[in-house]
Amino acid sequence: MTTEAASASSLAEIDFVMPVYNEGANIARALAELDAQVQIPKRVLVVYDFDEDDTLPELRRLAPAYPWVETVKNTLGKGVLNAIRAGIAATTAEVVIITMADLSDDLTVVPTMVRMIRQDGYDIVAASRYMKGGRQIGGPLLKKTMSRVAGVSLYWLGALPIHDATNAFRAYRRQVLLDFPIESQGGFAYSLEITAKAHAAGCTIGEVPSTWRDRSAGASRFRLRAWLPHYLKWYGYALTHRPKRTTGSGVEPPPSQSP
Ligand SMILES: Nc1nc2c(ncn2[C@@H]2O[C@H](COP(=O)(O)OP(=O)(O)OP(=O)(O)O)[C@@H](O)[C@H]2O)c(=O)[nH]1
Ligand SMILES: [Mg+2]
Repeated sequence: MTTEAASASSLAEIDFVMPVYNEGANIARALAELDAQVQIPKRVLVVYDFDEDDTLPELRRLAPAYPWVETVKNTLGKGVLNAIRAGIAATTAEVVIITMADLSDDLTVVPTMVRMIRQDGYDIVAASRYMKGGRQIGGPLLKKTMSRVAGVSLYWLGALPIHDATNAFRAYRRQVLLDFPIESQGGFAYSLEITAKAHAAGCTIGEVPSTWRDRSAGASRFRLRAWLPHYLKWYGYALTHRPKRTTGSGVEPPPSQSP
């Protein structure tokens, strides 16, 4: 680690974990967007799987301008879930935000997410496409319909206090990630898994409306058919594991929602 990187890590209030797989066409714009939208001291851990990844030359070119960017090689096994695990293992900041390099996530909500965790006492804050004010633009119809039905049903059945259970763009109090290690074995179902487990254990979960846009460059590696069983498993878990009620008066209400 360089001296600049070491000081970025000790000062960072947010560690972003950004998995990449050949995002050479997107990474410059993704980092420029992060720089523009997030003025809070930050570190971005870009996690790649193999040395020939076309994101890496771009990162080397951009390095002088962005000393808050670090690369992490995923040595835990191929695939996005292992990359996210490797990124989480490298975090040190109080707030950890998982975000993608394909410009799908609306980074303008980051300051609100961080405030909700640091000041309002939330443990997890989800970027929510399916609450009032949220939007989802583009993407395959089947995938987005299933994701919306899952998110909205878990909310209305009272299993989770957020409308969007599956979006990976989410802010975590780092301690939550340490307390609930990922058991999922594929894809992005870990996001539903951690949120469902943390909610059942009494953590406070919040959401902010957010717009998701389908990528305009590079290729999606989402595998709906292969990953569906993982989603179903944690959907079932969320439905059947609710926070335990304490006394007759019920569980503590969450802190008031920030705008
Ligand atoms: N390290 C690593 N990153 C990956 C891998 N697969 C995808 N990613 C990255 O993870 C992020 C999300 O991947 P996408 O393929 O766009 O998946 P998605 O955003 O869930 O799905 P879409 O709706 O299709 O965009 C992007 O930044 C990818 O570059 C992988 O196998 N290894
Ligand atoms: Mg994507």
